[in-house]
Amino acid sequence: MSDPPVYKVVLVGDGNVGKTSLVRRFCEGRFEESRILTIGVDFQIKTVQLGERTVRLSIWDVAGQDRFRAFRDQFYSGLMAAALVYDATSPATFFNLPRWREEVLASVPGVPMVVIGNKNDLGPVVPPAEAEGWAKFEGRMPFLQTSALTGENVEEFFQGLGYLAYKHSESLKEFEQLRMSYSSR
Ligand code: G3D
Ligand code: MG
Repeated sequence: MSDPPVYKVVLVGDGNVGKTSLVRRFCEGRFEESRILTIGVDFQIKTVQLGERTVRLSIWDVAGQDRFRAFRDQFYSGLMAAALVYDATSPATFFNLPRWREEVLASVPGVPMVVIGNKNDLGPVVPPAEAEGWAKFEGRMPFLQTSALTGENVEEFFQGLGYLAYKHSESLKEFEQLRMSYSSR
């Protein structure tokens, strides 16, 4: 058996929405009450089971702080899926999602995304129906409400991200094969 493929995925969104906490919860199964500010970028590799298929995700957690803006672009290259994360108690972080979406798409056109309303344990201030509506309208993106604190939907989130990454990678491969077969005629 060959090693399972590795797909690069990223979490983007404003600072403090819970990106690092979601990755920690998923990769290490724990939640830390106090998080130090992510400097630049972190990544972790984690195996995900998609039915019969095993894949590995290299999960990149990009700092949302504007001062790291110039630093971010290079981290988007080779991306297979992205999560747009907002804090469900902070409308401002939700209203910034279009900016995040455009930033990622400018670097990696066509990359699939999910929308994540985190800190759901605190009771959402952003109406979930509104977030879901935007996600659907903007790009038929799946929407999930999560909590890094309780673990709610954290597995589902990363499974979903893994599935999108796998599908996207397969379609890019198929496209490349088609292109090769045409150019060799
Ligand atoms: P970031 O990586 O997006 O910048 P962090 O966000 O993961 O560093 O989290 C920012 C703060 O929100 C942290 O609190 C963290 O504990 C808290 N947090 C993250 N996810 C959740 C969640 O699902 N529920 C609740 N209640 N809190 C969450 P501090 O106090 O360290 O700033
Ligand atoms: Mg962080």
